[in-house]
Amino acid sequence: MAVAHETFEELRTAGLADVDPEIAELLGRELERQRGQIELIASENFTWPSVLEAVGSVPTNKYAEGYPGKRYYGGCEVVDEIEELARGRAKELFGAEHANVQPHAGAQANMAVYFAVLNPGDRVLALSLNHGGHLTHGLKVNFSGKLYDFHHYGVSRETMQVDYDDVLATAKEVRPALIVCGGSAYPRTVEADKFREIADEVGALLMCDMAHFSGLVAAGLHPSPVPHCDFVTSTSHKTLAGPRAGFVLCREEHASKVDRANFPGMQGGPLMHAIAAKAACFRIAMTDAFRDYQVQVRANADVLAATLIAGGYDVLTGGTDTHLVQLDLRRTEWTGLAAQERLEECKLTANRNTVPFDERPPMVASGVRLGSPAATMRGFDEDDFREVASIIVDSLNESSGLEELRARALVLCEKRPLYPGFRGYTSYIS
Ligand code: DSN
Repeated sequence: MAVAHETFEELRTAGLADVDPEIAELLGRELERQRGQIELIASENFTWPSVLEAVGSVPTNKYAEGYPGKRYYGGCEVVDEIEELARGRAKELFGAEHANVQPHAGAQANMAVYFAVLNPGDRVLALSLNHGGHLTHGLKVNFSGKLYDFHHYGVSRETMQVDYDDVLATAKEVRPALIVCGGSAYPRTVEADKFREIADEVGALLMCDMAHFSGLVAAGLHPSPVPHCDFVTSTSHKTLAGPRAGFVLCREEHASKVDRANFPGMQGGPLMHAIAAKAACFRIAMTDAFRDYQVQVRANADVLAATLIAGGYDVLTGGTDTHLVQLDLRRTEWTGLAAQERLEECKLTANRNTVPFDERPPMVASGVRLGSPAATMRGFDEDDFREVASIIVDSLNESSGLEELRARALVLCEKRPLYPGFRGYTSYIS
């Protein structure tokens, strides 16, 4: 393959587009893909330009195994300050006693907590994946389900919401060492205070996985699980709108166990550029502007749910308390897979998802999970989301042609440009 810069000296100053035009071209295409469709995947977001800068920054070059002040490498004085800022801001933002900002992602954050306080074979009680949980909450093929004895609670058939009496009854039977609340497809408030009462009654520790709604928690729009839980885990790239990464908050009494579980227990060198980006994300999340963004995320999710219902479609639980809306297609001819593909043809990106008590397998599913954070980040307001929901309804009713539906989606994309002014990945940088 021909490369424009072939000498060592040239490589030392060449930009990506010159060194690897194929990858530069793909990055450019991915930028245009993101710009040219309406992102409705509930777990995705478009992070801030400032966070993108930090993610592409020089601490990616640094080894820093250990923690600030206790590293196994020299030259850590600057990254120590970066990690201290990230830890301090995470604690301040969420009112936590201790923060570990090293987990590479949400799965590693959950793993750090499990490794800190569980022994292989210990019993854990969590929300079933089919009812909105997560694969790291005990799926048999995941490390969590392989290492620990997970049992699951579900949602009630009547309300499709967690029934706390049922959780208590299950907890009394199972006697878990740890209860996990939160999940990846649960549209309603996670009532950590009620889980605390249950955990206390059966002598269990309590962890909340708030990955999906941590941005709402930071903005005070979802009750904080932090005062009620021994451990709270999260990603930083969903509603929180930061870099793709994870973190753990915990009570001081568990701090050293969590830290040791993460390193040296599980991870090696922390991704210091990602930690710098997490620090920036936490700082942004303390601002009034961030709160305004989250208020819009919530308003848009409500409009999305209400317009889908008005259009004749079922929304699980009849609405949402969060950023997440579960379209329940069981009364229709659509499978989740077919609906996902149909929406994609109309320039709306979402993911199929099982609904509780689904009779279809996860690869087909009977639901489509939708979310408002990403489109809200590019400026969509309630009117825009009304139009998004109307495109969804028209596309599922097959009442309009694909060309027309796609054109309506593209009008919204043009009205609300993503990363305006960002010139992409095709120019030489030195
Ligand atoms: N994959 C994420 C989601 O889509 O919710 C959870 O890790």
